Amino acid sequence: MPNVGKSTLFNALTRARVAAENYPFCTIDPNVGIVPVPDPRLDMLAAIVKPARVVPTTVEFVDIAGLVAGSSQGEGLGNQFLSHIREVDAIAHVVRCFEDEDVVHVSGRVDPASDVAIINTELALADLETVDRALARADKSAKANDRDALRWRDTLRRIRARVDQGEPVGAQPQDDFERQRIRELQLLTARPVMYVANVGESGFAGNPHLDALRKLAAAENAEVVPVCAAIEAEIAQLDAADRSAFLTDLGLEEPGLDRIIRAGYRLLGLLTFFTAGPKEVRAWTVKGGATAPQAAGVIHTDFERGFIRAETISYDDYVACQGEAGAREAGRLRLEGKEYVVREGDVMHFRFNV
Ligand SMILES: Nc1nc2c(ncn2[C@@H]2O[C@H](COP(=O)(O)OP(=O)(O)OP(=O)(O)O)[C@@H](O)[C@H]2O)c(=O)[nH]1
Ligand SMILES: [Mg+2]
Repeated sequence: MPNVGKSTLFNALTRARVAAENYPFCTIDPNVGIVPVPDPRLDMLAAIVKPARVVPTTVEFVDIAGLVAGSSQGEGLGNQFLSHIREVDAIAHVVRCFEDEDVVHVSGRVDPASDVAIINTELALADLETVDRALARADKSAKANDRDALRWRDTLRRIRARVDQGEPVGAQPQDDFERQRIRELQLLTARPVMYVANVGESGFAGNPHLDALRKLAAAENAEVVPVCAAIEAEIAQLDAADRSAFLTDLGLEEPGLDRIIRAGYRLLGLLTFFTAGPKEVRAWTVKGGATAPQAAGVIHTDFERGFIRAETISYDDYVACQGEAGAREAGRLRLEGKEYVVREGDVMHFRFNV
């Protein structure tokens, strides 16, 4: 929705200074920012290895315009803005859960369930349009009685019926054939969603808006990350030392942004592995289920092509043995081959042919 705090959060996350003003549709063009993923394990590894530099892995955030009822038909900033959602891997849906008479709500009152329903309806309507266009094409192809064409047409009909009933494409069962074809359509409701509840300073507990959002998210199996954008904006201004004092004062353990980033990681099924050497200690991101060569490919395509093996130490072993040499001595260094599926926190050294 417009004016719920998306750009305020974006600024806090990215330390950018995009306009975040108290009027709906303040944001028109999407803002893009790259954010380091906070990971205390990097500091632990760096303390052992004492590398020349430490490089975190990153997540890219896109702050888009608000949508309103009728966006899919061109209301508000219209259809074009739905297209900005097509380019992302996952949606962090910011929902207003704070009361503030001075901050305009486009519907006139704070109502998370209604806001979420409006947005989800717009996304579904946009998808129905896309599916209808695909169906028109599929109907033509199906005339030739080609097996795949017929199957695809039936899939589209089924998807259409279920989206029409309010079931997001992402929640619908799909086999590999369907998943592949559906991906090509770039449907909006196929994307994983988490909710970011923008609450007031004292709105983390006993907040009926937050409770309402949690209830509907639970029904969708979606995660809710409560943050206060106003506080996050303040925290982002502070240097590291002041920040932890400020958080302690508020009774918080960490900035909400860290929770958003980690929730995003979980939502996308991502995991982190590390490389550690005298030049750099670095965190990398892969999709859960990635094999060792695929992980190597994140660093360099040559590493994947010429992959021989990965000398692998789990993060816990690496720390317990105080580094690679210790882990090797203790028999905690594993030689993993092409089939190895990377685990969260693996410290990896790739051997490859050039
Ligand atoms: N009281 C309060 N005000 C907030 C909070 N977060 C954002 N605001 C205010 O809400 C107004 C809108 O914030 P933006 O971040 O521009 O909202 P947006 O969702 O990006 O809005 P559009 O770009 O118009 O879609 C600004 O005046 C913010 O200062 C919050 O946590 N508490
Ligand atoms: Mg904005």
